[in-house]
Amino acid sequence: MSIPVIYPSSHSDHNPALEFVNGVLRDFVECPQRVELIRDHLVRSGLAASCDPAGATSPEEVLETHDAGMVACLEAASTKMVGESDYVYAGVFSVRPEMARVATNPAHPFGHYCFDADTPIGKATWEAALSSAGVASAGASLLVTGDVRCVYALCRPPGHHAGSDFYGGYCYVNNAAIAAKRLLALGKVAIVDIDYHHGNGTQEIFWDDPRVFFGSLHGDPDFAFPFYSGYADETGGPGASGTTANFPLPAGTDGEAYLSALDRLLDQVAVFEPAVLVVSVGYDTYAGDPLSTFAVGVDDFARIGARLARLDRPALFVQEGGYCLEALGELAESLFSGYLAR
Ligand code: OKP
Ligand code: ZN
Repeated sequence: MSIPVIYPSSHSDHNPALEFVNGVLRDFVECPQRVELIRDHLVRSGLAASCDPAGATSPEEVLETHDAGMVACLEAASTKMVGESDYVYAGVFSVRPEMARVATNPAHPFGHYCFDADTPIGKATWEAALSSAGVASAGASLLVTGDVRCVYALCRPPGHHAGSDFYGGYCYVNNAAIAAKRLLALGKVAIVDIDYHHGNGTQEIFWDDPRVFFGSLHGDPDFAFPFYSGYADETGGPGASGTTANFPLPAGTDGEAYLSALDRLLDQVAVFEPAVLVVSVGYDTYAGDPLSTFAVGVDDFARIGARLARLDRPALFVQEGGYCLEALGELAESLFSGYLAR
C-alpha cells in the first residue's frame, strides 16, 4: 500500500538565505531541501509510489480565500525584486487604527498585511506560493473525484499562518484552507493541525464557518509563535461556536502527553462527523527540531498516524513546518506507515 504524493513544481527558487533570531542572523530554516528530502525518502521507502509535481492554482481560487489587496501586494512585491538573492522583509508594521493607512503603491505596505519579520518576498516567492497552493488544491481534487482516499500534498512554502488578509510565519497563501474549500464539495471538513505552531491563519479563515472544524495542538502562545492566538478559550465565532478547538501544550510535551491531547481533539472531530479530513502536518513537534520545545519522538509519529487513520475518513495531508533536515524523511515515513498500518 502506498500514498500518492504530490509536490510543487516551482518552489526551489524561493530560497531566502537568512532570518533574524534574537537579533542574530541565522540560516533560513524554511529551505527547499525540506520537501525534497521528504519526497526522496518516501519514494525510497516505498511509501510513495510515484511523486508528481502539480501545477499552480488559479488567481480566482486564491481570491476565494484571500483579500485582493494582500494578493496584489504579494504579487507586486515579488515582481519588483530583481536579483536571485534579493528579498524584502517587512520591518515596519501597521498597528491599531492610528497606523492603518494603506499606501497607494501596492508593493509598498508589507507591514499592513505581514505580521512578522521572518517572511521575506523575493522574485520567485509569489510563483512558489501559487505553486504550493496548487499542490493542495490538486490533492483536494483527487479526493473529490474519489480517485484516492488519502493524498499527501507536500506543500512549500507552508500556509497555516496566512489568514484572509494577513501573512507571516513563512506562509503567504493558506494551502490547507484553499484545499478545504474545494473539499466542501464532499460535505463538512475537519482540519487537524499537528504543526508545533498554532495555525492562526486557518483558524481565522474558518472562524465563523460552521461547515469547517479547525482543531490545533501547539506550543502554548504564552511562549510560542505566533503568540497572539491559540488559547484554549478560542472556540469559534458566533455562527460557528464549538467548531474551533485549541490545545496549547507546555514546553517539554512528550509523546504520551501529546497523544492524550490528540485523542481529546479527535473525539471532538468524531462528534463533528466530517465527510473528509485535512491534516496540516508539521514535523516541528519532534524533539530534535530547531524550533520545537516538545519532546515528541520519531515513533510517536506512527502513533499519531494510526490515530488519524482511526477516524476512517478520506484524508488530505498538507505539509506545513518541520525543520530538522536530518530527521524529516524518517518522521514522514513514521507518520505514514502508522497511518497505513491501521
Ligand atoms: C512556521 B510553521 C525567528 C524565528 C521565527 C517563525 C516560526 C514560523 C513557523 N526568526 N519563527 O508553523 O512551522
Ligand atoms: Zn510550525
